Amino acid sequence: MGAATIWVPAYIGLGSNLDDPVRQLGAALQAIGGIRATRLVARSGLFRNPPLGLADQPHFVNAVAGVVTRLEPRELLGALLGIETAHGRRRDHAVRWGPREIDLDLLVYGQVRLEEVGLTLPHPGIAERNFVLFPLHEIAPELVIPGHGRVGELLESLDCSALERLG
Ligand code: A4P
Ligand code: MG
Repeated sequence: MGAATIWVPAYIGLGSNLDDPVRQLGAALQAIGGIRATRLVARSGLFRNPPLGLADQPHFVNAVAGVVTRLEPRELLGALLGIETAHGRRRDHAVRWGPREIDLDLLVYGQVRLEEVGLTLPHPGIAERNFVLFPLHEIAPELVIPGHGRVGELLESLDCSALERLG
């Protein structure tokens, strides 16, 4: 499919808690930089933090990337799922909220709000997750998350003391 002529800002959440998470995130960021019709323009630091959901699993490392893209939301999501697969995400033993080699979520795409099978925008849970909002705030403090509000303001009501910046 041909890419549109408009560049749209989008934000991608990265998470890993298996098989050397720091390496996983580095490789995924590099792969995001290689997505067609897309440019990586910002990346947050890496943050180690305890798991949300199932407690009995290793700590996560999370980060957020900012891109501009000429891809449609579904095309961009497809590229992200392709990177997950190429980077060893095994879905055969996948448990919701369970451990994973790499998880790439399309957090925000422009000001689009969407609820379809296989794609919800903004990503659900975004406004309550410190491991999403804190790194997002590093690269886009003034971003307005459609339906939720400004990142800086959302962050004020969250406890981020468990996030450990790795670099
Ligand atoms: N999908 C729909 N909308 C989107 C979107 N905006 N971005 C669909 C990405 N995917 C989206 O995803 C399942 C399906 O969601 C995809 O096929 C896509 O079509 P998945 O990644 O296979 O499932 P999942 O990640 O196991 O489930 P879910 O509900 O997405 O979990 P989350 O919300 O990703 O949470 N704790 C810490 N500290 N750090 C973490 O990163 N992550 C999770 C997973 C749990 N606990 C965590 C962390
Ligand atoms: Mg996910």
